[in-house]
Amino acid sequence: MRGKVILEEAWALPRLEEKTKWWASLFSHEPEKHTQEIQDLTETRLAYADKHGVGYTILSYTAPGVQDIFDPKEAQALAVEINDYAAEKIKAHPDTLGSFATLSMHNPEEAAAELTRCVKEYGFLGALVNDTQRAGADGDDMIFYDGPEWDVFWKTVTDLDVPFYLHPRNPTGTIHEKLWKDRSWLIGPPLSFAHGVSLHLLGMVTNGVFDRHPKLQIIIGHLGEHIPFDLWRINHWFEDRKKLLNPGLDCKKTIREYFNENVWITTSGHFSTTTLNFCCNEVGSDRILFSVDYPFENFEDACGWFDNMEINTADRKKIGRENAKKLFKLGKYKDSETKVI
Ligand code: GRE
Repeated sequence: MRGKVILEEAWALPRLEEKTKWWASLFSHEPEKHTQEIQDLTETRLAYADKHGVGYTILSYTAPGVQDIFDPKEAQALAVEINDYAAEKIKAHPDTLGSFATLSMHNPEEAAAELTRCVKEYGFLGALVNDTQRAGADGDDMIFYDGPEWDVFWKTVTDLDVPFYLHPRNPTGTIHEKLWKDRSWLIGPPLSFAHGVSLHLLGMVTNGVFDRHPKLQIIIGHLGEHIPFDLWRINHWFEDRKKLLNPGLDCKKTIREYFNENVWITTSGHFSTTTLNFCCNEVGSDRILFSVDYPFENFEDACGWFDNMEINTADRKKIGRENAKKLFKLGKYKDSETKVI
């Protein structure tokens, strides 16, 4: 299928190569290749995209990125540098490249202002944030965005009418020490990434963020960070138990309604037909978006799977590009109208 849209596609600043190499050493068996690929925003990745039928890529800054920087001033300066750099790089490629804003999440007003700048000045298509923001003098605090102090930020996101991608980062500080240090092979895609993001997203549900901001659109990757598998059980416990307690959980809608109205999932790094079919049943093909997760994954695996798996054409088209066109209000881009057979 040509004209596919992908949206969990990482890059890293060349000046931070040491940090990139450290991260690559945790996750890549080809660290040199990975480093070269992640530092390139245009050439290598656009060649892969063309070869594998991807028409439009929405770039985002890699994990842990700015969410790892616990000094608020340093984090803000880095976010601005990243956004300026991405804007400059994608300028010459409007029909193939877009970008998410990178945000320091120490301060809701500051994050809202930087998102507004990126959307209005640069035409960025939303924000991608790597889970909780590290904070505090030693970086051991974690800022979640599910409390009322973040309403000002979520109001800006919905006023701008752009989606927010909640991407994972690695566990740090006390959490790392107590949960993961002695089980370190489970850090990342095998378990910790999904743990972090599912806690954060379900925290937003139960703390009423979507009730206060019913138009808010959140994207999560990796076919939903384990949540779709548990929707029945979460729903059962919210509706049949927790809402009946005194005081009870008081979020207004059911978990399935939030998944229908506020949440999108992507196929980033999860190329299983069985799981995709399950997600089509459980959350519906209108809420699923194709993605690769390059360069942690490769185009060949992702696109080879997606283009050839057994699925009806309407769903392949929706998941491959039409849902993304709607969500991001994309105009024409490379191969955006190519026939899907
Ligand atoms: C990611 O950022 O998406 C990622 C990593 C490391 C391993 C896998 C992965 O940062 O998907």
